[in-house]
Amino acid sequence: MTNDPLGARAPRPAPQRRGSDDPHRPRYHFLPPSAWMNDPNGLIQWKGVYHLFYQYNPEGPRWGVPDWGHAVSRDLVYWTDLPTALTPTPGGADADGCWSGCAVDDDGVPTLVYTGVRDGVQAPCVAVSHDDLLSWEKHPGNPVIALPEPDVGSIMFRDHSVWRGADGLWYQLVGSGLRGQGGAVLLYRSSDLLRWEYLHPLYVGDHTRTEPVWTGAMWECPDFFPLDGRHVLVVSARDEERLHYGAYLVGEYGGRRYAPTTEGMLDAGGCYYAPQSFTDDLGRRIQFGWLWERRNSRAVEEAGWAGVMSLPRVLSLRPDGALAARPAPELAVLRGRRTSVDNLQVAADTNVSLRHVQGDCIEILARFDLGDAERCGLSVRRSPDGEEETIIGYDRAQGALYLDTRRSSQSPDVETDERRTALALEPGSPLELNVFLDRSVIELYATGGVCMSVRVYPTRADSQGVEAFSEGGSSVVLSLEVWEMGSIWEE
Ligand code: DQQ
Repeated sequence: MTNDPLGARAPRPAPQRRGSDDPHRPRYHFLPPSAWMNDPNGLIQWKGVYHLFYQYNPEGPRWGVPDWGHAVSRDLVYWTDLPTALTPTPGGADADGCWSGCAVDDDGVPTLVYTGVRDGVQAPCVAVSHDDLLSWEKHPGNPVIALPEPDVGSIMFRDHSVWRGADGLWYQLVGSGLRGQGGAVLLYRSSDLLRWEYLHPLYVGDHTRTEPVWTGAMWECPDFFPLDGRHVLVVSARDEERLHYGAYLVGEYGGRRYAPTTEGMLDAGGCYYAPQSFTDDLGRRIQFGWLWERRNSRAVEEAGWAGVMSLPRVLSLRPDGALAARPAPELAVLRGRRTSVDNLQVAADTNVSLRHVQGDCIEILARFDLGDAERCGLSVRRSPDGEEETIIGYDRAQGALYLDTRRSSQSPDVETDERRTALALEPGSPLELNVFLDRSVIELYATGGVCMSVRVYPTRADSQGVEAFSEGGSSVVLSLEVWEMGSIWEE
């Protein structure tokens, strides 16, 4: 029998949250009913239904002992909350938390491989479902790998990417870091997902190298998958002092060895972390990431919630080998009233107010001819006097896309900065900006699948304006379309 989590025979889903008057709470991004969320986990499409699990602390808007929250969708847009999927078992291998992990289809048995934490030890655990992912049975022999190999010199051991090899065996990467070397992924093999044999580090980063991208001392949340004929390794790079962020490698995998040739940052906005991806029934590789808060704990406690899931991103490889991410086309169902402008001249060192275009829950699709401008782009979430604004721009001399939140909020509780990432435009080709504003979330997808996501918390109710700007020369907005975006929640 099939349990359809969205159908009549399914257990009653958790109550849907109501719309909120909180001006920062997103309306079309997924987030739990309340409290704290971090990493996406266990992403899988099962019998047509998309399952999204996530690190969840229902106790309050702060890091705690995580459960796995659970939501389902038929279209990647509208989500239904289901009861919590995993909770720590007192005295069990996950007594102090069910940390991140993934889902696989073991010949018709949905199986989770996740990190159980007990007394400071982090170790891989397994759970299976016999009712189409509604409830989970933990393996009595958890953890299935008690400790990392003693000789490897690993400084951390958690988070999992599991796949079935062409030889029919299961392979698993566990996130790690090797002392004095850098982030690492440790490769294991198994015939049954329960007994694992250690093989070797599949790849080890170099923590002293900062170009083309710094990949830190430890790699959390590895995600390894074939894409467009090559293999991509996504890791969440961190160490104790520097910022954390998602990085990717692209290369060749064969004979249980990995040879990456390209490296990059996944999302240069500074708020996108611990992403995970899966292949859906259409063969698309879809990634979600955690968009964390950028306000202090006092403000977060007052809000009562923390953490937002990114929009679903469809991954592909560009001809130059870089990883591109684009918003899933399903999101277009949220588009409401449309406004458009064509061939708008933006004179040097001016801002042109798009008077009919404003809002904090809108999608913008804009194409710019750079003309002879040094910098051009959009100012969004802008108050009429410009006291608050967030700037999305392109710097021609640097060949860089930038996102400037330094004046996004007058609140002292908010972290702001300016971030840049390389974006090479062919001479004469337009700059494309696809921007999703959803209250405190901004997701930007630009030419070539380059993306930047950030959180902003304007204080003024009238910080809703959109303007085009040009500096050091003039530019043209070739086309600009804006849609009001609907909410995915009952309001
Ligand atoms: N979050 C999880 C860990 C992972 C980290 C715990 C990354 O499994 O390493 O919530 O954000």
